Amino acid sequence: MIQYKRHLVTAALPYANGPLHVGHLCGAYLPADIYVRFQRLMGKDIVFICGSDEHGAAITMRALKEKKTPSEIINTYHQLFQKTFQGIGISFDYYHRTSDPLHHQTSQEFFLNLYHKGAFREIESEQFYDLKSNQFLADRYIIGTCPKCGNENAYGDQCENCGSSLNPTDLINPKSVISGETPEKRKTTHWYLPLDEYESWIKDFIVNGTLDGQEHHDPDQWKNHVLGQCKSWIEGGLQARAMTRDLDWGVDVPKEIPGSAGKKLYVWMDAPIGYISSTQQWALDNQKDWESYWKDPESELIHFIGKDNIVFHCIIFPAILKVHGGYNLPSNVPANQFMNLEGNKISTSRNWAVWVHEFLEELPGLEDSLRYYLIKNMPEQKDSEFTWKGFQDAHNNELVNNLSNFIHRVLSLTHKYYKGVVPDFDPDEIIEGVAGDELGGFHDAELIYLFDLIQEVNQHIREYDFRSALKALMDICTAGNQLLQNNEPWKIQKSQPETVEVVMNLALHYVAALSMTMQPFLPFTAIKLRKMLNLPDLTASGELEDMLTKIAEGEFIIDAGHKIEAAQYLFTRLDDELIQKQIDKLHNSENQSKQTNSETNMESKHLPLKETISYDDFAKVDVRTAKIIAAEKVAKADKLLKLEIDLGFEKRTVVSGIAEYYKPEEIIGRQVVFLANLAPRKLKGIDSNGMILMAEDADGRLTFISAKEDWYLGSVVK
Ligand code: B3M
Ligand code: ZN
Repeated sequence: MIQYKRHLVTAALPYANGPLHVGHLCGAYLPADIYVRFQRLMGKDIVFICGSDEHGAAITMRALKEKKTPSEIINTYHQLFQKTFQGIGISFDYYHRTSDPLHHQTSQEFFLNLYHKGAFREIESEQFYDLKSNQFLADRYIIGTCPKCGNENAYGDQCENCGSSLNPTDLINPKSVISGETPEKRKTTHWYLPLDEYESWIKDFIVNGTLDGQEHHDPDQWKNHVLGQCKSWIEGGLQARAMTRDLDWGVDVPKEIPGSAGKKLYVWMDAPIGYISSTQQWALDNQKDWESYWKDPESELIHFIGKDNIVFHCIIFPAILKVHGGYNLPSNVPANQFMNLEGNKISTSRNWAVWVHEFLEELPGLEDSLRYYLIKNMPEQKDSEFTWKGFQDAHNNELVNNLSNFIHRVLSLTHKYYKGVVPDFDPDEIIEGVAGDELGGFHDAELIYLFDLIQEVNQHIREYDFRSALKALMDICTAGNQLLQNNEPWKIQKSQPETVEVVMNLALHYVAALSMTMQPFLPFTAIKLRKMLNLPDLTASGELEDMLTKIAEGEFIIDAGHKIEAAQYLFTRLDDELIQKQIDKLHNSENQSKQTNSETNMESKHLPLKETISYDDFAKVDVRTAKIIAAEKVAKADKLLKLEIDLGFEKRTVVSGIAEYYKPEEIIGRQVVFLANLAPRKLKGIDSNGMILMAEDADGRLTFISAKEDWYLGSVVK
C-alpha cells in the first residue's frame, strides 16, 4: 500500500435546489465522514472538503418552477444544508459554495489555463434558441414529442416515457419550457474538452492504476461497479465534451477569451473545481497551505460520491486536472449505489423520501440511530433499502439490546461493586477455573483479543467497507457481553472477588475502547459515553492510535482507581406508534404531492394552441376508428407494447409506449382512434405502422379516446 503524508477527502457538492434525503446521506456524506473521523483519530493529516453546488439547470429550473431567482433558491438550500449536515454530525473541515467569488475566480483561472494550453477544441453547432426570452435553451428547457414513442412531453435530453436518451434536435414539435414558443435553431460555438485524445492515458489510469508510466494507485482497491462503469465508458469510445454553455447563470467564460460574451462554464467543469476553491478558503481561514494537499505527490485525493457522478470524477475531472498539470489525481473514488425507500425509488417530485432536516426536527436525539441504520444498509456494492421497520429493529435489537445494555450493565456493576471506581487486580494471583491460572495472563490475553477486534474495524474502514466495519464494531460489544456471560461476576462476587476484579477491569476496557472506536460511526453517543466514563472528550488528534499503542504494550486504557459517572442508558426502545407515524406521514405526503403535481402538471400541460391551419391541412391527417385485436410486451423495453390493430379493411402492427399504464390482456378488444397515414418507423426492430391517439388524465397517465357506441371500424374521424 502506498503511504501518504496527507489526505484530502471530498464529498460530492450537493445541488442547492432541494433538501437532503437519506439517500444522499448514505451515498456520499456518511461514508466520507466515517473515513475522515477515523483517520483523524489515527493522527492522520486529513482535510474534509465540501460545499453547495449552485450552478446548472438544476438550480435555474427550480427557480423557474417556484417563480424565484436562482439566488433565492441557492441561499435557502445552502443554509439548510449547513444546518442539516451539522445536525447529523458530518464533520467537514470546510463547507463552501460555488457562488462565492473565490470559486468563480479559481474556476476561471483553470479554464484560462486550459485555453492557453490550446487544450480546447472550438466547435460550432446548432442549438435551440428561444426568441421570446432571448436565450439559448439548455436541454431540459425544451420539451416536445419523442420520435421513438410519441410521448408529447419528452425532454431535450431524455424521454421519461420510453427512457431513450435524446438530443433536443431529435424532438418533434419542440417547445421552449420558458415561453411555450417554438425555438429556432441557431449556430453557437463552444469549447470542448477533447476526451478522445486522452483515451489512452485515461485507460491506463483506470485499468492499470498507472499515470505517466508510473504506479499511481492499486486498481484492485477500487470498487467493481466503479471500475465497470468507467471501463464501459472507455470501451464505448470517449468523445469531446462541451465545457461551456449559453446561459445567464454560472461562472463566466473569462473575458479575455474572444467570443466569451454570454457564455458560462458547464456546471460539471466548475463544480469539481469547487473542491479546490473550498480547500483554498479553508486554508485562508486557518492559515494553512492548500497547495500541498492538492499538488504534493505525497498527498492523497479521495472523492466520495454517488454512482451517478462516477464518470465526472473518474474520467472528466481527472482529465481537467491532468491537462492543467501540477495537480494530484484521485487515488480512489469509492462511489456508492442508491438507497430505495419502502420498496420504491426515492423521489423528490413525488415526495417519497425521508428528509434529513425533518428527521432531525421530528426525532431529536436519534441522530446516531439514523447513522447506524444507514451505515448498516449502506449501498456499497448494490442498491439497498430503507424501511422504517428496519430502522426500528436495528435500533431496538442492536443499539438497545446489545450496545446500550452491555455498557449500562458494566457501568452499573462498577457502581454496585466498587462505588464507581475502576478496580485494580493482582496480576500474580492464581485463581482456579474460568479465568485461567494467572490473572495477569488472563488480562493480557483478553486485551490482545480486544486489540484484534479493534483492528478489524479499522481495516474495514481503510477498505471503504463501512458495513463490515460497523458489524466489527458491534462484535466488540458482543465479545464484551460474552466476557460477562462466561464469568458471571454477579454469581461469584462474594466467593471469588479477585476474579470479579479482573473481569470488571476488562469489561471497562471494552467500554473504554468502544467509546473511541464508535466515534466515527456514532459521534453523538461517543460524546455521551466519554462523559459517563469521565474520560476526556475526543479531539480527534490521534487518540485511537495512542490507545492501540497502549493496548499493544499491555498498558491500561482506563486506569485502576479512575472514578466514572453514573450509568445511563445510551439508547432506549422505539415503540411502534412513533414508527407508524413516520410511515403514515410518508404515504400521506406522497398522496398530497400527487395531487399538487397533477394540478401543476395540468397547468404546465396547457400548452399554447398551435398555429391556425386550413381545412385542407387538417384533411391531410387520416384518422380512423379501429380496434386492438392482439397485444404483447416488447422484449427488453419496459414501456412498449406491440399491438395488432384492425381497421376493418386491413390490419396493422404498431408499437405503443403505454405498457406502464395498461397490461396487454386488458386492452384486447378495445376501440381506439388511430392515425392511419403516419409514415412507418422501426421501434426495437419492429415495423410500426400508424399511431393510436391518446389523451392524459389528471395524473398524466395516458388513456384511450373511447366511445360508448360501437364504431364501424375504419370510418374516418373528421
Ligand atoms: N451536484 C450532482 C449531484 O448532486 C452534483 C455533484 C457535484 S460534485 C462536484 O448529483
Ligand atoms: Zn419516448
